[in-house]
Amino acid sequence: MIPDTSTTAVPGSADDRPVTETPLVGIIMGSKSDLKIMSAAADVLRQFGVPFEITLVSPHRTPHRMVEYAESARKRGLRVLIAGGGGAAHLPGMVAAFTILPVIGVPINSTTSIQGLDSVLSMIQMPAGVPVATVGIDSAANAAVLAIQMLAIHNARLADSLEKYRTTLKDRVMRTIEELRKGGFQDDV
Ligand code: RP5
Repeated sequence: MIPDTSTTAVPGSADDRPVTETPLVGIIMGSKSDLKIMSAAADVLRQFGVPFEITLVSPHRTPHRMVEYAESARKRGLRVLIAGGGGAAHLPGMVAAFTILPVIGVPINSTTSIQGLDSVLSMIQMPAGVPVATVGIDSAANAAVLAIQMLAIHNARLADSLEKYRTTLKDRVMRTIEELRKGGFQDDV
C-alpha cells in the first residue's frame, strides 16, 4: 500500500456525509518542505467532505515509489491527483505519464526554485498528449477546488456545495463593498 496517511470526511465538515470512504483525491509532493503549501489542498478537501490521501513521493529520490503510486492510483479508486513540487518540478509530469487520471500541478516557490517560475514552466509546458493542469504558484487551495469541480461533474452533492461556496465568495465581496462605502469610499456603481 503506497500512501502513508489517509483521511476521510470528518464530522463538522461542510457536509458530514462522505462521498465514499475510499480516497478520491491523491495529494502528493516531492518533499516534506512542500507540506506547508500543500496542506492547504487538504484543508479545502476536508471542508468539502471529500476523502483524500496525502503523502510524499519524490520523482528523483524515490522514483520507484512514484511509478508504483501513479500506476496503482486509478485501481485504488483515486479519481484526481494533485501533485506539488518546487524547482525543476518533474513530479506532476512524470506521474501524468504513468496514469490516465487528471493530474493537477502545484508549482511551489521552494528554496531551490527560481521564484517558482521554473516549476510553472515544467508543468504547463508538458509535451502534447500528457497534460498537467497547472494552477498558480503555491496555489494548492485552488488545486483542490479544481479537483472538486472535476468530481462534481458526476456528483450532485459536490456540485451543490460548489454553488454555495461561490455564493459565499460573492457575499464576501458585497459585504466588503458595503463596509468600504460606510467608511466613505465612493464607487461609481
Ligand atoms: C523538490 O525540491 C521538492 O518538491 C521541493 O519543492 C524542492 C526542495 O526539496 P528539499 O530539498 O526541501 O527536500 O523536489
